[in-house]
Amino acid sequence: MKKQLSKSIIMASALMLASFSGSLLADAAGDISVSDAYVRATAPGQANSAAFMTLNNGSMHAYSVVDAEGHAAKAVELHTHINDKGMMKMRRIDKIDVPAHGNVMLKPGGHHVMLIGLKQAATEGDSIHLSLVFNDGSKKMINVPVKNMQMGAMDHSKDEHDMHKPAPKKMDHGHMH
Ligand SMILES: [Cu+2]
Repeated sequence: MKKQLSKSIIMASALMLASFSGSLLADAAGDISVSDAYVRATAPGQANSAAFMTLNNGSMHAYSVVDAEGHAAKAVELHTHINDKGMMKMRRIDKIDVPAHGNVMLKPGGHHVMLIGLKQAATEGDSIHLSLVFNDGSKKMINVPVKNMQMGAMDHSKDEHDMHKPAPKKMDHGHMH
């Protein structure tokens, strides 16, 4: 009898613990980690910049980033680049999906957190506070270092894709006499 009672107490505590940690961790802000985050340093007179990072989702839940916030700039927006007839253009987007057991890279030429109207120049050594807002309403605060990114040396990832290679030239029919 006594043995059974203590067993059920242990069971109950285990259940409580499980649901407690579940309620703490089962949100996007807890499940998603951010790595390799940086804000590109601004050139003199440049008021806009962007933040790049990798969002890692080790959980079984798919999430989306639906907004980004920060006081460092007048506006903070989610953006992507699209190739419009050979011209790279930026577009505001509603969300950035972070797949279950997956990751998404915000990188030059792709998705980014746009900082429009920086209140002061972004200089290497500074850091900028941002919050990522997820589709479940949770928010993740990140402190993003500012880095000088030289053209052509922007990242050291294993991604072979070279953003700075000129797009293949279209056939120029004007020269085909
Ligand atoms: Cu942008």
